[in-house]
Amino acid sequence: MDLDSIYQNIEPEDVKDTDGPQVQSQSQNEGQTQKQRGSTCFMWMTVCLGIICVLLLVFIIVQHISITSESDLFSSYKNTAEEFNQTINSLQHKNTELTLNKLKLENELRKLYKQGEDRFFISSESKNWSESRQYCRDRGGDLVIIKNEVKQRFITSFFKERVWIGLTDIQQEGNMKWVDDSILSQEFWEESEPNDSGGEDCIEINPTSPILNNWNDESCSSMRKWVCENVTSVPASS
Ligand SMILES: [Ca+2]
Ligand SMILES: [Ca+2]
Repeated sequence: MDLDSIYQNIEPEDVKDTDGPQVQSQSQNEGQTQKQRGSTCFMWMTVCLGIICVLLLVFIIVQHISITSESDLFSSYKNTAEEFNQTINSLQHKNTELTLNKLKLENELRKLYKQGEDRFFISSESKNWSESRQYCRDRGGDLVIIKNEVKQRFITSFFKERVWIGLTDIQQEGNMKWVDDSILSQEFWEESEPNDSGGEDCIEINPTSPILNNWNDESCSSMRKWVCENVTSVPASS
């Protein structure tokens, strides 16, 4: 029998029965190993992807916080700048108002000084309040009435001594009235005045006190110099 005949007589099943299981088992092991490797690789890829996602999320959050903070800071700077501009505008506006008021005061004072000699009379002697008033009335005027800051400054600027003005509460205690029966519009009292101490009903200017706070109620019988306003005849003597 030659070799070809021998190989032809070998059944295929005989081959399966002898070497088949070993080859199949080895193949299965290799497959499982490959599956395990693939599974491990997939697991690490998943982990890495997860870590990247977490890092990306943290980066986005940090960026968001940073942008929000910068935005808040910018907004704060913007508000501060706007407030600063408003304050400057307000100060400029007030400065303009003060300048205009100053010019107005100076202009009114200038007018008063021009009228001064004709309109006002300042005594050189002293009398009580009623006698002083009568002196003015006898010459067509009355004791001076002061209803604004300009006039208060103007009248006060002439004196270094206390003088009577045309204000009293002699008719009703605490109800101050000018000699033309008008009520007080602007007041320039000394601190703690009027105090009606011992019955004080006639008002004087005390030029040693601040120019806008120099009124005092005094006993009407006290002797003071005085100021007449709107006199029509120049007194021969006072
Ligand atoms: Ca009084
Ligand atoms: Ca007083």
